Amino acid sequence: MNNQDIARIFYSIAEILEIQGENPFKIRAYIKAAQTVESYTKELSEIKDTEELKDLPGIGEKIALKIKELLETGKLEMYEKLKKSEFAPLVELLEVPGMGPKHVRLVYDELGIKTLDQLEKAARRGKLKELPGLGEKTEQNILKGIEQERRHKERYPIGEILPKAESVISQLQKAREVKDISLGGSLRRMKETIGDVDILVSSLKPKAVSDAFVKLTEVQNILSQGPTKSSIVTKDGIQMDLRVVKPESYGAAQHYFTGSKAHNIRIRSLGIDRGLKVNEYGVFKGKKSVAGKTEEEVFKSVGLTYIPPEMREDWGEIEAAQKKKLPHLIELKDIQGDLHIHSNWTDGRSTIEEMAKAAQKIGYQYIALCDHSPTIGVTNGLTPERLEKRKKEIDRLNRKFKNFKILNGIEVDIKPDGKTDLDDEILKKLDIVVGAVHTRFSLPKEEMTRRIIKAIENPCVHIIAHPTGRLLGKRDPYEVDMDKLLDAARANQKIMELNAFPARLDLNDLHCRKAKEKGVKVVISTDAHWTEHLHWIKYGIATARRGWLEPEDVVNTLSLEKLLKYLK
Ligand code: DGT
Ligand code: CA
Ligand code: CA
Repeated sequence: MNNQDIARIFYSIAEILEIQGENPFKIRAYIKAAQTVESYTKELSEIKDTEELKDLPGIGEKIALKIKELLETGKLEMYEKLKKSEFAPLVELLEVPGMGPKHVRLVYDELGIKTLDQLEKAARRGKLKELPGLGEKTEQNILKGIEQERRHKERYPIGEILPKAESVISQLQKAREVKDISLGGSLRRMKETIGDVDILVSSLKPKAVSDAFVKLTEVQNILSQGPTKSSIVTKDGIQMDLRVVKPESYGAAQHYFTGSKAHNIRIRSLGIDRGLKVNEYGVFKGKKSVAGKTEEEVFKSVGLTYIPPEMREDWGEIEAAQKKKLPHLIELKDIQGDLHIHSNWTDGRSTIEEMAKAAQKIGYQYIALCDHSPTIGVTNGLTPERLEKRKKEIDRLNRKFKNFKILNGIEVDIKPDGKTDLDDEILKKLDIVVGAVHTRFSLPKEEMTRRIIKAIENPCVHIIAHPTGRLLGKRDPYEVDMDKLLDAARANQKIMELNAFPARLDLNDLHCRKAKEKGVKVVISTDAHWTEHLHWIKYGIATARRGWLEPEDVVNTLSLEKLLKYLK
C-alpha cells in the first residue's frame, strides 16, 4: 500500500459520502487527507508512529487511524462497506462538469440513472430538464460536460501518472534480473498528458522480469504476458506496457519506444539515406549491427547529436541537431527561487516560515509570497490591512534568514473588466505582483484577451499567472488569443508564468516556444500551497524543456540581486 493507493481510497470515500449526502466537513476531511497523502514525498509506510502522521496537514486522529489500518491490513473496513452501498456506482457521474452530488442524486432517485451512457441518453431525450431545478440550460451543460469528460478520460495528466510509474520502476529495479530500466513513450518525453505508461528493461532473464511485473500489487488485470512484452492495467485503470530487451539493444529500444512516432519516422528515413536500417533492435548495415547499446550511438549513426527526450516530437529538433544548434535546455539546477508561493495567510497550508525553510533547503535564494487578493472567494483573501500585517511577519523572517529573501508579493485577481482587485496604491508597495484570472472563464475570446492585456499594461503588474486557466483533465482552457497576450507582454516587458502545478502547466510547451521566439521572458513557478508542492517545479521544468527554453529565457534562474534589478 503506497501513498497513491491511500489517496485513491480517500478520494473514493469522499465521493461516495458526497452522494450519500454526508456532512460536508467529513467529506472535506477525506479530500484534504487525500491531497496531503498524494503529494507527500516520503512514503507513509515508512512512518512507524501514528502520532507522526498527525503532524501532516489535514490529518487528524481519525484519519491517522484509517491510514494505520490501511498500512497494516491493506484494507479499510469502513471503505469495504461503503463500496457495497447502492450509491457507490454513481461516482462516475460526479466526474461530469456540472454534475454535483445533488444532481447525481436527483437523476438517480427520479430516473434511476447510474451510468454516463444513461445520463447522456436521458439528456438527449430531454428528460433531465423536466426534473425540479434542472431546466433546459443545465441539460445542455450536462451534455457538454459529458463530451468534455469523455475527451479528458482518454488521457491522464502527467502529475497523476508520473508518481505511479516511478513507484513501479523503483519496485522493479529491485529485481536482480533487471539490468537497466527506464521510462519510455510520452512519459519519458514528459508530455502534459499520458495515454499509457511504457517501461523498458534490459535483461538476460526476461521471463523473471515479466513475472515480477505482473505480480506487482498495483495490477488489476493482465492484458498480455510474454518474455519480451507484457501489458497490465492498474487499479487506477492505467495501462502499463513493459518491454524487455537484450543489453546490446537497450539504446535502440529506448530510442524507439520513447518516440514520438513522428520523430522515429524521421530518424528511420535518415538511416535509409545512409543505407542503414534503424529499428528497436539496433542500427544495421546489411546484417551487421553498427549501433544499439546506447541512444547516443543511435543518434550518431544517423549524423545527429543527442536529442533530449522532451524535444523528440519532430518539431524541428532533427534539423537543429544536424546543424549542431540544439538549445541548451533549462535544468532543475538552474532554478534559483520560486516566485509564486502561498501560505496559510490565505488558502495555503504551511506558514511563511515553513515555506521559506523548505525553499532554502532546496537551495533557493528567494521566494515570492503571493497569497490571494480579497475577492476571489478563497478563505481570507488579503485585505490591505492584512497585507500590512503580513509584511511585518515577512520583515521579521527576512531579518532572521541569511542569504535568502522572502519577497513581499500578491496574486491579485484580474477582474472581468481587466482591473485588478486591489488599487495601484497598494500594489505599488509590493516587491512583486502576479496577476491572474480566477472567475468568468466563459468570456468571449476577444473580451478575455482584452481583459488580460489590460492587466499586462498595468505598470504595477509584473507577471501573468497561469495564462489559460485550464485544469488538465477537468477544465478546458478559456478562450484567449495567446499571440496577442505575448505581443503585449513583449511590448510592456512583462513576464509570463509557466505554472508548474501539475494540473495547470500553462503556458504549455508550444506557448513557451512562441514566447521565446517573440522575446518574452518566462517564469516557472509552482503556485505551491504546501511545502511539499515546491517539488512540483520538475513538471514546470519538463514543460519548459518541451518548449525549448534555455536558462536565459527564464527569470527565476537569475540570482536574487539580478532578479531585483530586473523587476525594477
Ligand atoms: P501515449 O501513450 O498516447 O501518451 O503516447 P506514446 O508516445 O507513449 O505512444 P505509445 O505508448 O503508443 O508508444 C510508445 C512509443 O513507441 C511511441 O512514442 C513511439 C513508438 N511507436 C509505437 N508505435 C509505433 C509505430 O508504429 N512506428 C514507430 N516508428 N514508432 C512507434
Ligand atoms: Ca505511452
Ligand atoms: Ca504503450
